[in-house]
Amino acid sequence: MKKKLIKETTKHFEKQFHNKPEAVFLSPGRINIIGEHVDYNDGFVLPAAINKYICFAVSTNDTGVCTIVAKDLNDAYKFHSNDALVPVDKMWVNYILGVLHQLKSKGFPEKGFDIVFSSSIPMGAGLSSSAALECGFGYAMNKLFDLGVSKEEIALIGQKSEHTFVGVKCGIMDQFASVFGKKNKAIKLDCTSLEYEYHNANFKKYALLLLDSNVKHTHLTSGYNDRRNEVEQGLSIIKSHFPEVKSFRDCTENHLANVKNELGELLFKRCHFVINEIRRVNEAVATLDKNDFEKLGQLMYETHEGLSKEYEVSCTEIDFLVNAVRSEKSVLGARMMGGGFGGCSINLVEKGTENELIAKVSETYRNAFGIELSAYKIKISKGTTKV
Ligand code: GAF
Repeated sequence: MKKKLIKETTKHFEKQFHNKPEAVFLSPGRINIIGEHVDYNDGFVLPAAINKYICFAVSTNDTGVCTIVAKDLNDAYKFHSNDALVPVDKMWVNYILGVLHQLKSKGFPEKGFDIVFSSSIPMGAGLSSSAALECGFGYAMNKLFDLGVSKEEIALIGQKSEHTFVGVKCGIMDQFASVFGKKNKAIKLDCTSLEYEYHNANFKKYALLLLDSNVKHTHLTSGYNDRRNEVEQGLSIIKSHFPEVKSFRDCTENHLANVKNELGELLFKRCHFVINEIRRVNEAVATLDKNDFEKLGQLMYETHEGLSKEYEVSCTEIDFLVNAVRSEKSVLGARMMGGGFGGCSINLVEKGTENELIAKVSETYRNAFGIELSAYKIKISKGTTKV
């Protein structure tokens, strides 16, 4: 599948630009084992890159003209390298222009380039095709024009592009996972310091299975930014009473209980989720190290409860998918994954039982919502790379 993607992207490049690309890059999507909506709350997260990619075939040119061809969308965008860069009407273009805008402040020359990109990451499924696009493009430009930008900076540039050109105030998890992914390893990332460590993500008898609700997250931008505002308000109330609390990671149930009235029901729920999710990530890392997958599964179910009832970023269809597997002996845990309001559930499932489970859940899901489920048996893979 990876080979096919590379071959077809390269072939399309040759057809468009009548030449072989100078280089080809792959940038992966990501899963997140646990630690949802805590990357922008100074928490820890546990993501990993997966074997679904955006492939970029790229060349420089001497004309100063920059052409980007989105093969799957049958669309293209052209501009001159000395044009002022501002957000445009095409969303996919903004992810790229946002990155280029920042690379220009890091010495990007006024030169042209030709790009074709194509993806095997399902869009709107919560697998971070946007981070793969930002980071893959940034990584490719960095290599091609020898800019000397570090991998960490590529991830940060991707994040900033999303803030400034797309309008989603995302955290750093997705971009970091896409760039720093490693085969069979989960990344425990400290979202404050950006220190990270790899942990074994070989689940032995078990495997990760994604069930895609095929509900596209239409409220993602507004819902996501709303949640950020809510937790910011909550934290500033907590801090005003407890100077020792510098961020959510210093905050305990006791602190929260003391300011419950002032927070009100909504902010209390949001903050309660955040402090418990940060705790769960630390517990989950220990389960990976001890191969205690039953416990990991329980933590995943707990996270889902929090995301659904306290943080309120799930939706009826995803709640249905998580509930549908709860009584299955072959499933240790499941939860909504990513920003929410649609997308995928991530399931920890006994190896060999996946197809039976997919068939069963597909049928009940179709009966309940009239929607066809998609399922992905993913592998944990390496981050953005030159092919
Ligand atoms: C989206 C964001 F882009 C991430 O930064 C993260 O906050 C995630 O939602 C929720 O954990 O994918």
